[in-house]
Amino acid sequence: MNKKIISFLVIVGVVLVLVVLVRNNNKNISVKENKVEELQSDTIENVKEFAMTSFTEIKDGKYYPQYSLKDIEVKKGDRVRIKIMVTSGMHDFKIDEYGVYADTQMNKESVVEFVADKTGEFVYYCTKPGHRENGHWGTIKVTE
Ligand SMILES: [Cu+2]
Repeated sequence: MNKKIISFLVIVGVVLVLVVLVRNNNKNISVKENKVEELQSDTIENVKEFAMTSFTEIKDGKYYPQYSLKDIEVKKGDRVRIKIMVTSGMHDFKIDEYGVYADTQMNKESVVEFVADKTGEFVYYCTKPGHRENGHWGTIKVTE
């Protein structure tokens, strides 16, 4: 009788140990899964994409080179992607403070990409002679 009780208790004990082990294993797995999710969300950057044309408008015989988009606003840390298409004239695209430059071509999409890691208001402009002075520029505002 005693032997039967002891072997029953041993079996119950073994089962309990197994249940605890299985539970701990599941906990470990779920912790690992959480870590993977965190790592993935850290590496996904916020991409802000903009598209504009770059062209020369002629008004009363005067030339007004310009970008179709005059203002861009992003958050610090955003990855900024700007697509520029020249539809008339010869132009380029530059942001001094971010070291961004593209020699934009007629009817061909040029893409500049950078991480907005500085806050402030910066000017993007065309370096062709007289263009910036005649309006070929815009503002990118980077806020905290
Ligand atoms: Cu220009």
